Amino acid sequence: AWKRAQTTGFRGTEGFEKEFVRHVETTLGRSMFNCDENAAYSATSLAFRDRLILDWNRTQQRQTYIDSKRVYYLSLEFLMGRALDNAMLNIGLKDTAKVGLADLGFRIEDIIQQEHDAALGNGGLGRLAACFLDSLASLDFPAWGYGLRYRYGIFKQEIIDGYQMEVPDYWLDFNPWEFPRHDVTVDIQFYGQVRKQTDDTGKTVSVWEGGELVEAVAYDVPIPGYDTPTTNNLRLWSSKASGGEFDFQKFNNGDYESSVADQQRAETISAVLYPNDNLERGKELRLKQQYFWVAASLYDIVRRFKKSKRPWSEFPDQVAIQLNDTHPTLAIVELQRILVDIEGLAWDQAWEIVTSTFGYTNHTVLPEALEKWPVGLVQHLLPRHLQIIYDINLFFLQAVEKAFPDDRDMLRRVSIIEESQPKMVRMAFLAIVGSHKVNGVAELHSDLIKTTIFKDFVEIYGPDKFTNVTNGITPRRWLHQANPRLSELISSRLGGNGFLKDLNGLNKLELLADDKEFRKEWSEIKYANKVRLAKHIKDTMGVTVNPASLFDVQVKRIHEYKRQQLNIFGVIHRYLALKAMKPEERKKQLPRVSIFGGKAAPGYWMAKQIIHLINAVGAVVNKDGDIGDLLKVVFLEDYNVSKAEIICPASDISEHISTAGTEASGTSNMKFVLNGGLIIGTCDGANIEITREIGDNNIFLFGNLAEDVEDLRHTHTYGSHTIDPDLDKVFKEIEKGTFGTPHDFSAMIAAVRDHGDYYLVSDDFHSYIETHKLVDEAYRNQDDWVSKCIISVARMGFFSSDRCINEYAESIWNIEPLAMKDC
Ligand code: 26W
Repeated sequence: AWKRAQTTGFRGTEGFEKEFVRHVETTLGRSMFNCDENAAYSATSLAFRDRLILDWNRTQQRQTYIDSKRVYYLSLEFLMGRALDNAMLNIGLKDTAKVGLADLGFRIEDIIQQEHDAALGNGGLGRLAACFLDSLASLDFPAWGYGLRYRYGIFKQEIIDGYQMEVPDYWLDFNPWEFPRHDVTVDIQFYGQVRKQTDDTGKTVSVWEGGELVEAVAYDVPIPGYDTPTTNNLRLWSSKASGGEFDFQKFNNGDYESSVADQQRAETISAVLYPNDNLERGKELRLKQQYFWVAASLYDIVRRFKKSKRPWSEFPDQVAIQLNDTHPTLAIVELQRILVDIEGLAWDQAWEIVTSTFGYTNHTVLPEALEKWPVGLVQHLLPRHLQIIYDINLFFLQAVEKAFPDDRDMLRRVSIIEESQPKMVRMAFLAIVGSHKVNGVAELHSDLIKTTIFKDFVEIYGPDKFTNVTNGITPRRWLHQANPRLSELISSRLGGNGFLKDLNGLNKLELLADDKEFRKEWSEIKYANKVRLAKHIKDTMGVTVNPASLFDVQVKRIHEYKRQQLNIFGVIHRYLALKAMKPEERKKQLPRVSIFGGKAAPGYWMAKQIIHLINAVGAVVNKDGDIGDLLKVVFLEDYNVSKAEIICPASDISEHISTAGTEASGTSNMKFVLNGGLIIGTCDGANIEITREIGDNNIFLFGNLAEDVEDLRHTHTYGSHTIDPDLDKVFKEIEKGTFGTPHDFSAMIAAVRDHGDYYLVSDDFHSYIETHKLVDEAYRNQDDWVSKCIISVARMGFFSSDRCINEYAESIWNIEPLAMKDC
């Protein structure tokens, strides 16, 4: 086996300490007597970064030398979380650092916690990209991520008087994990005009000229694989004014103000991550971000290809580009533009190359999340691209017309240009037409897109263009790093850490499901993780919770389709039931803590109301003397990746309760089960496949099925709509003012009662409440409960992002691993 210590290791604890001291004294310019925890974090990170970059160099040199096919993962979001712990574990030198830091007077846990999360993403889509990078490197695939280096990541959430407040997340003060590449820059053009011109051969060519230039500067973040020297690259682009600090022309003409304004305008492009999740808002700056990032990335990819001196026809043999949702769809147009306008290829040859290169992943069916851009805006910002989009559409529609000669309506339906007022470019359709494969992210979701939003395209292209790759999570971060004690227990029984790279190895745990001693150790770890979370709750929210209670967790972005409102209505129902009991009966009840967390998009008013109701209920319930420990309600502030690492290992039951057919996959469901928690959920997204893998007696499913949703909605609107009587009692209690001014919550209630209950809260309420009763019952039998947890973990191998990446590699990218061990 490859021994990292011989090449890029530290030469033992002493070696690490030497590097640490060197960085404190020289890089940071401090003395060891004046080294606080923050400086210790910086020095430790720099010491590890040095090791990473050596492996990074070797990996990149080897990939260049072999000229292997590489995948480029284009994502506007990478929700990386903290890097130090991950780097130490993946390199395999955490113990060295731990001992070294202890020698120097630090606890490694305190040092790890100094790090600011890299929060360049909203939720599921961004975290998936981060898990994929980990798997790509761990499996030795040649792969680069491309994204934007936002100066501000997702906002920090503060809860003030029960309301969400947003605070900017300025995270770049000191980021030891990036390498600025001031020599890797690309000028990106915006606006201007297109001129037709005849070249020497008499061919008409389009020239895009004028407008303005913004410079893209590359920042590289090394991505270490687990137990392999392969270190891939995440390249993030930062914007600045083209041609240096100022426009010197303007400056010398005495127009100082406007030269500074130009600079600031350029820097605005990469300034801030848009905080919307599953909601499209059509802002010009967002389109600018998309083109800026896509154009810089493609320039880079094409530059590398040209160095290899291969014929253009071999481009798809060296390059696979994956589009993480439609946000990078302009890459399709940009590559066509480069090939036709700049490299002089014929349209058809270029288009063949383009479509062989791209794959598109869809992550949502929610209509309000599907990207559309006004034609006029695209025309203004990217005049040549709009022409190319029209040509792509023309040739596409001609082909459709030929295949379906009598179907005029088909042309209208599938056109990349929506003939609305104003006209819109439908990005998902453009992505489909420009890719060779389109995939959904869980079986149900992939079936749904084929039968609903992309139905016509299945007819046009045939079913083979559409496929499923069920999402996964990296077990390195979500088991080994987040839950070190459970990981250790498992490895002690399985005879090693092999399961971290072959998660199906967990299935041998099933033999231990009834082993008393094993169950005991398992429960102790769960309890310790709950104690850790209880302390976090106390420290941050000031609420005392009893770790012996059942911990019921729902953490994810706040959205009506995810139905945190169903959960909190259920909590109120439980509260009312407890209040109605006689004291003797009450004593027999199982104590529960309902834990919520998640951010609402700043402009999503209803989501903010939901947060307010949760906090309002907590304020009443938590101080109710009749209730005591029987029920606590907590809203955890500022849910993010590093908090998820504390929360997932501490849950007994977690909630994945979206209206059936709305959650494309979900990935936190996988994280919770892998950490020995059970889940309550609807038949939606990956819940269905989790059930298939772990068995339906190990999961609490409830609610209506996706296939019935449409009819139910129809009945709400056109038939009779009676509210579930238990839910109605909950509403009446809210309206009595039990949780504060009733008016604050009237819109939430009206959404269910008066506005068609689009998310089927009332239809699913009874089944939800009944299923929670089953949860309570099951939890009382701790031996059985723990066995269920062990069996579930044993059967979770399928949900490793390694499996997922291998599927992409084989069926979409056609790439092979390139192990460093061979060299
Ligand atoms: C343009 C606004 C916008 C922003 C983000 C639209 C759509 C998105 C994402 C596509 C939304 C998203 O994060 N989708 C989630 O993707 C996860 C990874 O595949 C899935 O697990 C979640 O179910 C899905 O909601």
